[in-house]
Amino acid sequence: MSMPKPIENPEVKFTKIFINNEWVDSESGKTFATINPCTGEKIADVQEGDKVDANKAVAAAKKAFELGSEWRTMDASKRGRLLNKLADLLEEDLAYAASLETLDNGKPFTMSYHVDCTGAVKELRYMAGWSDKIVGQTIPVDGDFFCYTRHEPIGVVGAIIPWNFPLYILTQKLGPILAAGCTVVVKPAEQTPLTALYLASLIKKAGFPPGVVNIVPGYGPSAGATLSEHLDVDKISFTGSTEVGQLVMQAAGRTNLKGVALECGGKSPNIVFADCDMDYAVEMSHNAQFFNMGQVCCAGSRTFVQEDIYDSFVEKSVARAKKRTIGNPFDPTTESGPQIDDIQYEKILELIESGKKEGAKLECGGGKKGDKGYFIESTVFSNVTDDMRIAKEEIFGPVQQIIKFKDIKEVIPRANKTTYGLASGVFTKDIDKALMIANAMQAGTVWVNTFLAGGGAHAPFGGYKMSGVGREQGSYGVDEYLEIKTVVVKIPQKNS
Ligand code: TXE
Repeated sequence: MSMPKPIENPEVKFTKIFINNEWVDSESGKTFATINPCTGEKIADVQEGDKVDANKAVAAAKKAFELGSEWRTMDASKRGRLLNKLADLLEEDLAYAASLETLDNGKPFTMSYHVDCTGAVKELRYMAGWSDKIVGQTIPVDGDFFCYTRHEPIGVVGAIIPWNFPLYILTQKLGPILAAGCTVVVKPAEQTPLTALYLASLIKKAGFPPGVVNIVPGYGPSAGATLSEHLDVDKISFTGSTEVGQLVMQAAGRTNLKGVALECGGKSPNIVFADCDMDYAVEMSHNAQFFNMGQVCCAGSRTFVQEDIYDSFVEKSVARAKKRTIGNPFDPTTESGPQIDDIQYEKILELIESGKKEGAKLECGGGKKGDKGYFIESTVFSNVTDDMRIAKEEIFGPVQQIIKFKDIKEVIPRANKTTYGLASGVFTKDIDKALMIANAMQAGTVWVNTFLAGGGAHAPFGGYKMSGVGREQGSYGVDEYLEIKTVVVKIPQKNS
């Protein structure tokens, strides 16, 4: 795939709060620093939105959603055209957007370009198509009545975004929110606000009316919590930790029973049977864990391998992990950059220590890489058992756990024995085993002879159990932002 050259020092053009299509400073006058994870040094100071600023943004979004407003009276097809225009503007300067993402997040430019930014453009285009295809039903109720449903936009949405795919997850939320006709206040992650603010500039340029999209950079407990508690926010769409997901849901219950869509953590099983194509399964399982430095909610973070091939699978996986290139994310040959920040870095190193202490065998890696930034060695543990912390907790780092199993009957309950349920995978050449696993997994996605595939706009994505509530993507994702209204009209006489 061809790729333009990255811009190693992309200019940071937007650092203010975006409300009503205007750039404003925080009311408090406070700013916060966004940090380059390769060096630990400051990239830029960003205006720190808190409660007051989030309230202002919600008021703007509420006004833009009023009956008779430009947005409410706009043709649905025009909403689609605006989303397409936004996609075009993003695509025009994709190398800049991808460079900015790499600078702020640390992920390899190859990935920012091909996955995050290209994915964001595709997402906006896919959802643009839904704008004028949202239809209700006419229903033959008893009596002389004409009954129909309207699928109406739910209203003002609060979107809380994490740092692992800052622009991509933002567009995964904006696409269906805007296609459905809602207005929105976005709170980007404090670690990675820059691409969201760049997108805000394109939203204005595309011609969205003021107040339809508002972006408030800031911290979770202040700006984020204001959205989940706000009486004028009708729905919250959150992606992040399960702990904060619980707080968001509690806030919604305590205040106005706003709808919640949560996409939280995972500890996804990846089940490799002895009859698989072994070299392929090793490579896919490696990627399932190490992609995006392990900072993926649906990472294959419990690699269950059948006992017959266990030793050679471990050997090949270790060889692959040792070959993984870690370093400057702007270098096109780099496979992994740094972790996002010092908190995640320390959390991962602490979990690696726990694995060693609890008796797992450290096959490779296990420590910091270099003395600058938040780089961690590619780490593989074998002899991992189900009760170890590294087999239960979401590490969100470049640490693979390889666990032994005997047969299909035994592995199914073990794979499901987790509070999470985001994804799962199976590698086998036997269709019966594959389908048995696909039916048995308590997980929102099952991958068969692949992992992390199809994660685009088309197919629904979300979690069972404590991995989340609701589904994003596809038509299911649009439904999350619709209210269904039944209208019953008395008529003189009905005829079939
Ligand atoms: O998440 P937080 P953190 C998991 C992963 C990671 C752990 C902690 O295991 O190690 O979570 O990461 C906002 N009210 N995932 O601390 O805090 C916050 O500002 C409202 C999985 O970064 O959940 C940010 O915008 N919002 C995940 C967003 O929530 C609040 C991706 C996510 O941050 C808030 C990221 C509050 N009280 C982490 N507190 C995935 N599912 O992909 C924080 N926030």
